[in-house]
Amino acid sequence: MRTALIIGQANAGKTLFLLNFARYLGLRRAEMTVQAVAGGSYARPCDLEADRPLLVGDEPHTTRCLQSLAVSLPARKRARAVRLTDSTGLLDGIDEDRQVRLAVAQTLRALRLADAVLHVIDADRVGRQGRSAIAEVERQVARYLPLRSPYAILANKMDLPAAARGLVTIRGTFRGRTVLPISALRQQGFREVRRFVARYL
Ligand SMILES: Nc1nc2c(ncn2[C@@H]2O[C@H](COP(=O)(O)OP(=O)(O)O)[C@@H](O)[C@H]2O)c(=O)[nH]1
Ligand SMILES: [Mg+2]
Repeated sequence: MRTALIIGQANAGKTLFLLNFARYLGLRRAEMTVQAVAGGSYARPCDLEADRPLLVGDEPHTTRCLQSLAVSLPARKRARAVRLTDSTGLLDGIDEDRQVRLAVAQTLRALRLADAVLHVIDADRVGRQGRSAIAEVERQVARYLPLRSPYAILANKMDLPAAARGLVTIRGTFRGRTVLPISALRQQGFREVRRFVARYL
């Protein structure tokens, strides 16, 4: 199955985006495939609405491994099943927590295997804190992927007041890249994301 990998810093809104985008594509209940950092994977049933408090949180590193949902992408002839994979937050430097370190290494491995990459950035935080809110590792990921590769930045939390300013900073930092403003919370901008994903998966 072709895979879109969701990356970004902790708290950018990756997991909320996964859940709400899957809902937007018509999914309600699903099997969430969890790939343990140590290897091996298992599936567990997931209710996209009821399980949200469990999966989305203000605590960084709520997501400590890769977790995927299979969704059906509407296409011209017939719908295609694709995988959306959520990952551990990318961060600068080496985290003291070994589990997080291993999970970040797992994310970087997955980056090479993904058919499309969705890079979620908290535009509101960038608006409030400026360019320094974008981590060096995020710039490096963008530099590492060729300009024409299936890579889009999702400027998230556009429902919050400082996000408009953040969006300008994000566009200036990642020149030449596709930047799609979204609100994972309000499911805004999802049509453009779907179009982007459908082009590559
Ligand atoms: N206002 C607003 N909050 C959001 C949005 N997306 C995520 N959040 C909040 O940001 C926090 C982190 O979200 P989460 O999905 O767990 O981030 P992750 O660490 O990247 O997976 C949670 O409190 C979410 O409710 C958004 O579009 N707008
Ligand atoms: Mg998460």
